[in-house]
Amino acid sequence: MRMFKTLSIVTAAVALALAAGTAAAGDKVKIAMVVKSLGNGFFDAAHEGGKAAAKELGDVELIYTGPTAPTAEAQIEVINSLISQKVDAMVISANDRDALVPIAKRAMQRGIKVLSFDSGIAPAGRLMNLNPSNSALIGTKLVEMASDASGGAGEIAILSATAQATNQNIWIAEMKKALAKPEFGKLKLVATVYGDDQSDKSYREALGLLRSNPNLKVIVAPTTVGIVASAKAVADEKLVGKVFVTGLGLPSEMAGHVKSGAVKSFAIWNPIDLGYSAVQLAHAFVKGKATGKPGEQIAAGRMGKITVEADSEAAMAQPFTYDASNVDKFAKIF
Ligand code: RAM
Repeated sequence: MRMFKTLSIVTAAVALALAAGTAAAGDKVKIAMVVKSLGNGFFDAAHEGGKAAAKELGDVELIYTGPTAPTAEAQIEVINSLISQKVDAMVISANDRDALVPIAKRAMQRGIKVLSFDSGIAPAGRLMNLNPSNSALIGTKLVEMASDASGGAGEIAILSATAQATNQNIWIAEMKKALAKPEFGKLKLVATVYGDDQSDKSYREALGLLRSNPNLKVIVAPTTVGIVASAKAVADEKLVGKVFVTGLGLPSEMAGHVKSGAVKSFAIWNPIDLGYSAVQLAHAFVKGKATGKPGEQIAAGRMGKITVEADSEAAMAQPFTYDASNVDKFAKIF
């Protein structure tokens, strides 16, 4: 009897300790930001935004992670390990729209809130996707900048990230729609190549474009890694003034290339705000304040309310254009 009593006291104490443990763990919301690959300045800036959101929210433990090379296989491994770590939520920039669906589903079955941002997972593999901006708007903007750089006519080529990247593939599809419009009828898309968001491969692909297309007027790189590598290739080949580079870039990485004349203009949204919003959204899902239903308005701190649209997607803001007049000012920020 006495023994039983002692045991039950011990059991009760363990139960209490466990409960306390759960409560303590429950205090912190573990959010993982899974990026396409590490070492990319764009995602470093998104991480800054994520950290700011975590600080503001006060109860977030933010884990920033991703593979060294932007492949779906490597990202699946990262996600697997986050499932074992029992994170509460993941915000993922996908290297492949479909390949991540099974692992993302497994995470969701374990109660983890899975969201995608920047580069989406197909709807079956996430509760919500946060696009940086309206995709059609981005596609049109890229073509407009190529048109401006070329003087309205001539050969253009696209240097993209990976061939499976959700975001770049959508933007390229939108570019093709824009190119079919009469106002851009004198622009001819001669090639699309992939630098895999790796500086060295992007540089080699850019050189390849320049060498096999002697009449090329513009390289459009809808990737912050590809645009820098392309501008460097144009400069190294002494083609500044003959071939122009445009696309999506970070002012901090592009300022020198705008000065050299290799780049007249480029665009981007604020990657800090994107990372900030993604973490705010993930937190709202964990706290039961969001479900991703179209029409829902989710409070996202200083970004205000984010409206969920069809397919549980939302768009953050419009791309902003940079040129010699403003690049230095923004280069200090991201
Ligand atoms: C690269 C990545 C990222 C994309 C930007 C514009 O950094 O591919 O996904 O959004 O470029």
